[in-house]
Amino acid sequence: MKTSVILNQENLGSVLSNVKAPTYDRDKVTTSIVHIGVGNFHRSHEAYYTNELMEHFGVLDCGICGIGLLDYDRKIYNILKDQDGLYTLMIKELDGTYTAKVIGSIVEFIFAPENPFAVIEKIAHPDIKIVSLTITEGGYNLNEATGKFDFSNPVIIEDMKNPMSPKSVFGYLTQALKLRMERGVGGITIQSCDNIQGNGDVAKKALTNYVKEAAPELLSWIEENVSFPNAMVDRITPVTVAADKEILKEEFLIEDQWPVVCEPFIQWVIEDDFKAGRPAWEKVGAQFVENVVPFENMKLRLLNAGHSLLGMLGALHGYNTIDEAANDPDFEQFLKDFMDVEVTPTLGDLGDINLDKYKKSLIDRFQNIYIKDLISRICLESSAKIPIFLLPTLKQQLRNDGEITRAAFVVAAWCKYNDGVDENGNTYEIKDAMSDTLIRAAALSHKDPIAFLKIEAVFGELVNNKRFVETFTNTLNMLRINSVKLCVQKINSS
Ligand code: CS2
Repeated sequence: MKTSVILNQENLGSVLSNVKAPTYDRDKVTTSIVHIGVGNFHRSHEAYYTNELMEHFGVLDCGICGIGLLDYDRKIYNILKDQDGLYTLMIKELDGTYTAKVIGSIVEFIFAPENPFAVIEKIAHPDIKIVSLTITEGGYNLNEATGKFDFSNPVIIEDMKNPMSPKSVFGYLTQALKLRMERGVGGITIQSCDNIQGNGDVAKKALTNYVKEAAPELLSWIEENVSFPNAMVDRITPVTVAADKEILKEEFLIEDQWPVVCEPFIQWVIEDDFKAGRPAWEKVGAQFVENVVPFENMKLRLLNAGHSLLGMLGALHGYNTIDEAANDPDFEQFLKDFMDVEVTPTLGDLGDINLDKYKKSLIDRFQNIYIKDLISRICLESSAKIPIFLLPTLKQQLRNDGEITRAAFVVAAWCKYNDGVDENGNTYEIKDAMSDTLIRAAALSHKDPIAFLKIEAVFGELVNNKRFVETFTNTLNMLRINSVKLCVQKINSS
């Protein structure tokens, strides 16, 4: 009987034939991409596309150097160090089987808290053409309501005081770009891979706002030498659980300390604006387009908001995973009506995109019983997500006198979610940078529903919209006395 192998470069030759492992020469890979935030999503998406380019087209000059900025990143840093940057992507097919693919495109890794200078030098290196980011929706440090960069953030205060030993992504980029300017090293692309409308524009706004205060002499250089393409990114990538590692070990005989699980679907639609060139990702399925806005709108307002809807409703009901909630016929109907009646009218002209097919495929993806996407993953950091995923639909529908009941109900469900207890009496933790504010406002909302809408950083002016406030209050009151399922049934049949 064959025994399992520990995943690393030396053992690559011994992996079973049912595992797809890199056949390209990893020693010949050179780094031209620095990626900040090597989470599961980066590993199932950009690193995957790049691996495919290396494997199928022999393009070896687009290796990735991963950067971990947070203490939390120490774990992935140590694991990738042990495994020579290799990890397994377990693509869960629709019939429940796995494809196991070892990804080899991450060839270097720097843990920033231990070596800040190495990070700055790396980004400043002439070979680096792209700095890509997955720093989460909240990571751009812009106040959602005012649009202003938050200089009161303690990490930013520290970076302003000690620019040479930065902690924030903006502190690092500023120092590295300064070096590029001083050394006459060419331009570079900063490529956001986060779920944000106009993610490139947002990255530019955040960085230039910071630079205006921290290093104003750099501003015009950035204007001329740095591009920030917008992009829509998509692949559902749940949290890895122990059972996934077990399957990998039992069925594929690989011992990987942190594999990544994902769905087969993948999409990346990018504006072709790369200051220093880019890998030919289109060869492996990425789409380069003039205008990414319709794709972003569609994905954020349907998929991500759909996720939040299922997450909030599902959490209150006591479901654990998105597929459970999506397979509940009442929630499914509610989701479909939300998509058709409230989101679709806001999407405008989508050109060639077949929207009905897209919406249908989303339901199938959410209902995939093999992707056990935890509701807790979806609900975390909702204060950064809801304003991006849901509120644009709500605002546009309000402007156009459109239907808002379901969107307002999701906001009400989010308010109730912050009580921290589901309908079976089970408690859960509110994981959110604004958790204190949310919990306090949710508690006040038992007497005064509007208290929740007064969280300005989330809702901005919405609290002054009479129709929204009324609909929210009605749906919250309904939710306080009925189960979420009963409310959903009522709305479905109204
Ligand atoms: C999710 C996303 O975090 C969330 O709330 O909606 O992570 C989602 O799974 C991805 O954007 C899919 O591409």
